[in-house]
Amino acid sequence: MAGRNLCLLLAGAERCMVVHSVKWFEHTHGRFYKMLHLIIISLIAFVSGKPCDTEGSNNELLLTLNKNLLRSLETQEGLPNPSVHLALRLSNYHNLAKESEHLNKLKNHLHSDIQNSLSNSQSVVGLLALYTLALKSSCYDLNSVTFTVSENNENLLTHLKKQMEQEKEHIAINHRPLTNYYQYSLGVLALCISGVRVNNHVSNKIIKAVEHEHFKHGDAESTDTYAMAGMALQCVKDAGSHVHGADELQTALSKIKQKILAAQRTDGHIGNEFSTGLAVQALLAMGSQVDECAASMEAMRADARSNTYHNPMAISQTLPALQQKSYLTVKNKNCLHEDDTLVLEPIDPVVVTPSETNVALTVEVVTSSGAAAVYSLDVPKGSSLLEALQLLKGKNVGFTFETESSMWGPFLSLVNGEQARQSDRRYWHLSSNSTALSEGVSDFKIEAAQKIIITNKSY
Ligand code: B12
Ligand SMILES: *[C@@H]1O[C@H](CO)[C@@H](O)[C@H](O)[C@H]1NC(C)=O
Repeated sequence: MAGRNLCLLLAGAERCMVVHSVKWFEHTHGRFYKMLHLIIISLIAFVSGKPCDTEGSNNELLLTLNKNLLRSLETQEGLPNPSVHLALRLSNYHNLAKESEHLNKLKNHLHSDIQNSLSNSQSVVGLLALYTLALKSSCYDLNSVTFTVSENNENLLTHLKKQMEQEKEHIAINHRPLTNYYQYSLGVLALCISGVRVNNHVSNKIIKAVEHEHFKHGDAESTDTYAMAGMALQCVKDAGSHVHGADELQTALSKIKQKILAAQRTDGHIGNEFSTGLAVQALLAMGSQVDECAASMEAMRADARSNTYHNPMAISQTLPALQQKSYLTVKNKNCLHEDDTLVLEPIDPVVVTPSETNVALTVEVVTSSGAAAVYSLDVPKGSSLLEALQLLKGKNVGFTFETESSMWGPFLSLVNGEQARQSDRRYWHLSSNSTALSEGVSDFKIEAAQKIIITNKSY
């Protein structure tokens, strides 16, 4: 594929176009037509002063994301993050010392956290699966990892299989997993990647859920879940273990691909900014060519340039896709001859001074009974929603809240004394001026006057 750069001078600003491919097409009437098929992938504005080199600047962008992800290991409080580890290990560039240090943290701190959850009979299938994928991406011997639950010592994959069986039973009775289909799919993916033959009954639950369109995120369809299910089923297909029902498996895979493609917006995003990475990973895993994902890749690069992906979780799901990899790549990872050039330059600490300008914020809380309470306050422009809620709480006007920590950051769990719990299939839904937020309380920034509605919803 011959990539060639064309530089044009437009309105005084240097702009750069990439002529991505030049192809010959055969005309349907049997005659050959010479066609210059120019796919203009990107139109990058204002590269003034720099050479017109898109490949190079894309590479630099990926390197910046990669470094930010590596840096998050140092700044992140709480438990080591297996999703971040997985993405670092899938990258083309490494800092092997920092990665092995993080592997040790996973084996100690995350291990004991999972051990505790298992002892309390909690369903942690998604976390177990990510832990498995993270260890596997470092080529760590999974058989040597064990958990002791009520004096019984069994290995990681045995525990994962048992949790999947429990989830499967729960679906059979309640028509939904204990956790959710995203985690259930992660479980199938992790078992399959580790070379475990996934029971047909287990993968069939995904196939049935696809058929009945049960993948929801709140009220909307969950692109993230379709993507994870696609990678899981593709792995099962490649393993060749799903011999009975190969047709159903193929039908589900085709439907998933169709759902993902249908979720593509005109701006290239699939679902939203934060599902596009997983969606592209799934398309690549299911055999799409990189060219077919070009618009989505460019949408993600534009997001990365505008710092949309500052949450390490968001980078961890996006970076593999931008490097044309998917979680399926873990299966054949051998960890030999790896690059070791990724270094972190010291960065100047950014001093954030609160803005002088205030914006008017209205916060409405709608409890499960439908009762509404409305509060108004001024907050410094650029505050996070979390900071705004803390200000409101401090005013002692009857508003209270609590959060629980998760890999994506603080999850709003308790508002005005009312809990919205996973066990009751309820959550506090966030919206601004009637549009659902696509970020949580600590990532969403208040830049202009608006009304935030926090509603106790069932799902
Ligand atoms: C399932 C799911 C939910 C379920 C979780 C409960 C359940 N048992 O099913 C429900 C419906 C409650 C939910 C709610 C929300 N979600 Co949600 N959710 C997911 C999904 C599909 C899978 C999460 C998961 O199970 N991960 C696997 C486990 C192992 O990881 P985990 O981190 O331990 O999982 C827990 C947390 O992720 C937490 N959680 C779920 N969503 C969110 C969102 C935020 C901001 C936080 C802090 C935590 C959180 O619940 C998970 C289960 O306990 C992800 C998709 C993705 N790409 O990650 C989106 C996702 C994480 N959610 C997202 C969003 C935006 C929300 C909401 C803010 C939506 C809204 N407008 O209200 C709310 C959270 C509001 C709040 N109270 O703080 C975004 C986050 C993007 C971002 N930059 O922050 C994602 C990436 C989807 C997307 N593409 O937009 N979500
Ligand atoms: C929200 O709606 C209010 C009132 O209609 C409007 O003044 C404000 O600009 C809107 N804010 C945002 C961020 O859209």
